[in-house]
Amino acid sequence: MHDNEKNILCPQNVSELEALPMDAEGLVKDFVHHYFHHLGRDKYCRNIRYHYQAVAYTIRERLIERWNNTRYAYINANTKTGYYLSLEFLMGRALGNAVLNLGLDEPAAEAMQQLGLHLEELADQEIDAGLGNGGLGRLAACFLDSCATLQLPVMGYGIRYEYGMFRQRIEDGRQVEEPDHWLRDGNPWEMERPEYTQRVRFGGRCETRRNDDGTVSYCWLDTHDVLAVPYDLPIPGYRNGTVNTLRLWKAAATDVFDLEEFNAGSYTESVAMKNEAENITMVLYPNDASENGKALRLRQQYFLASASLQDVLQRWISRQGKTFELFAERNCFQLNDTHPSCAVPELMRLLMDEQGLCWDEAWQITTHTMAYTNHTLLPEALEKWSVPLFRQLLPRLLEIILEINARFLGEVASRWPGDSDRLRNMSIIEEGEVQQVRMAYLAIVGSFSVNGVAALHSELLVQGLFRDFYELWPEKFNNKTNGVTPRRWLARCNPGLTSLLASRIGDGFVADLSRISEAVRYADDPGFRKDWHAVKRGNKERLAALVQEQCGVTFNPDSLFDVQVKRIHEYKRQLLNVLHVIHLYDRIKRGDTEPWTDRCVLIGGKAAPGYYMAKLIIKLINNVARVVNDDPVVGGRLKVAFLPNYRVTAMEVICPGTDLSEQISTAGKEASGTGNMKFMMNGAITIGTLDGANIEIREEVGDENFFVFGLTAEEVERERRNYNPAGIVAADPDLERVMQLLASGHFNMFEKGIFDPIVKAILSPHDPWMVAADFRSFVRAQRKAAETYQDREAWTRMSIVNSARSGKFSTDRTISEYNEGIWHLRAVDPGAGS
Ligand code: T68
Repeated sequence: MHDNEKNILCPQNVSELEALPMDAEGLVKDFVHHYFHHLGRDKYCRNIRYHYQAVAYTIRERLIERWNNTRYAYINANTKTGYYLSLEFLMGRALGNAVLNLGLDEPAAEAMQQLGLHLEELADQEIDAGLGNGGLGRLAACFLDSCATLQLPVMGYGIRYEYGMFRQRIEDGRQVEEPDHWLRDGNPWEMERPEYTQRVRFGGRCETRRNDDGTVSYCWLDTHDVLAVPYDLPIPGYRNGTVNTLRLWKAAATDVFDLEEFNAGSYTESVAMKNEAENITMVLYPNDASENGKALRLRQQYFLASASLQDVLQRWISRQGKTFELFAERNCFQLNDTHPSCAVPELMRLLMDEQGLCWDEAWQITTHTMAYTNHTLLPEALEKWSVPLFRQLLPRLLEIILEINARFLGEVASRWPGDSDRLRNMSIIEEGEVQQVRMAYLAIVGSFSVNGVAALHSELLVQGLFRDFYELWPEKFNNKTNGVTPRRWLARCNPGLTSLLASRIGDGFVADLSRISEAVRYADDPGFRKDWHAVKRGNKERLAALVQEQCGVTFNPDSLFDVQVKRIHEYKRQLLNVLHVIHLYDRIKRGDTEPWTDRCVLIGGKAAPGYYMAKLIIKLINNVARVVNDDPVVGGRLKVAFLPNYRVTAMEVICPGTDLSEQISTAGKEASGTGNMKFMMNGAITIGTLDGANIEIREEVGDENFFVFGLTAEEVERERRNYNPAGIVAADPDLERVMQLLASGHFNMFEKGIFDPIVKAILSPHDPWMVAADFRSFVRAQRKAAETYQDREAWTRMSIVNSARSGKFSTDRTISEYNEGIWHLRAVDPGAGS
């Protein structure tokens, strides 16, 4: 093959390739090819799994074309690139999303029909990619969708966990965790890229060497190395020809045996050592809000940071050579919380030890490329790693961190001479019995931008947790209110509402959600309201079917669907929700049912496996559900269900079918929330505290379209000082009866005393979540919601307004702000110039 003009393997000839057809006929042809020739199945194979795989490969090759074109366009544009570093990407399913974003929904449905199949039934075969815990991981997934849709050159870097978020089963009302071996049947969406394998080092020791020319060089010796093998996932933009990349690293053992061990005859032990290396990417840690300090978790974090940075540097050097003057101008790393913050010292190490830059050059580059996003104010979630652990696992990194700290404290000392309290408070190293590395401080010192995820959250950060740093560097701090992608969270999950909206305002809102505001003027149109109600009704039937199948509880779609789905955590106050349910039950039992609105309460979410109280709350919800649902006196007035194994795919059915969205965290504790936005976009009305992004949602829809209740963040802190829950209970007969029912064992007749810890927690003057404080105001807001629901026209109007005012909460807006305020990337259209 010498004739370059005809050689299709030559880069300049790739556009000569004939593009794959995008019509039903072409899809059928390729499906048939994959089914018979690639997968080797035939007409006797009746397993639908292979039908799914065949359609997945058919779509995948259409993605690959655009994927390559996007890469060429980025290389040609030679422009700045962004990297989103995250230990979690909660992607959910890929097929339906790819079909939607490629604009193939109609031809693909038609093609499957011609084959006697149903696209949605095949799509249901796909296992969620559950590589995340909750909001933070799902935000990363929504961000990738928006970056691709806005045609921004952004690459995601994460970990390819063999086991994602555990599957939750409910046994006797309690959570049971099961491993999620999501890759068992293979993953048609990933592409292994062994040619870009990196080597990551652990352990060993450091040595400083004085060179002949008087300079010193640092050596990291006797390390235990692990290979990082990349697997790429395509991230399609919405109908724009762009396909970006999410690169996930898998750990693999090096083939180099320890020769001494080998010669000593421990060949088998040596092979077994492979496990230790490969364990690094075995499992996602299921804690969403507390750190457990496990060495394996720190290994994961460094593994991601090191492999990703080496990958970026390797690409840089192959294209620009070993010169780094322009590196900071052309690269930007967004750290999704402190989890990947080893990237700060690791970039320093790579630039100094491997590329020969001096400290000041390396520090200049690092502090102009790193940006850090904080997702929590809860002190128990702030990452700290013990210095001894760091020294053992990453000795060279610890040296660099200590040097960063020494120089930083010098800066603090010259700004505030003699202020030793401030030095202690701001030090990256926390003193104590065991010294700890404060990862948030490391991230702040090493970054040029630090952002919170909703207005209140960002404000509380600079007033509280990061106050000293804000005084030093006010210009670093900023807010980027979260969003969700309207592709998955409206167009894909709610086709009924999407076509109704499109029939009046056109379908431009899917790519530009600000345009959904044009629907406001239909809020008073009786015909539109009727259609809107009918769509909601259909979605409620779909949700009721899921609840019936998963929980065995019958939900009547004419009732108010009241839903709280999110991780189970005390600060999110599922308990407050349960207290309200018990209160409604108590009203029915006492005959206090005038006026009444029939209500179906759905609660779902996973508890961290080691979080005792959260697991007990799940048990309580299930026990209350059983008593309520089995009581013939209650009948259809109240139904309660706990949905097992809440995940992305469940939310796609839940949010379109919800009337009332529960966002009831203790004010000041939920950084933003994003479920609140998915519900709003789909026409649910929020009952919520003035917390996180709820505040901004209320600002958008107006007080009359939002059921607000509870103490404000400021009031919470003020009232905390003389909080007296026993007094509150004694003064509120409704709450007193609820507590009485709980304490008397009414919901645990045969399990004596199991809920005592819950009763005790609510009655404790030190209850950090102040459940009793907000009970009365919550009940009042719930009553108002129930009354409003009686007026179908009024409710539907509110529903329309909520959806129509959700434009701000698209991640397209969020990402535009990241780009304008932090990244400064230029959009690149792969179609242009080809
Ligand atoms: C969430 N955080 C916030 N953390 O709680 C939520 N944590 O308010 C916010 O909307 C969302 O982030 C997006 O900004 C999380 O989801 C985790 O999942 C997590 C995982 C590991 C360790 C700590």
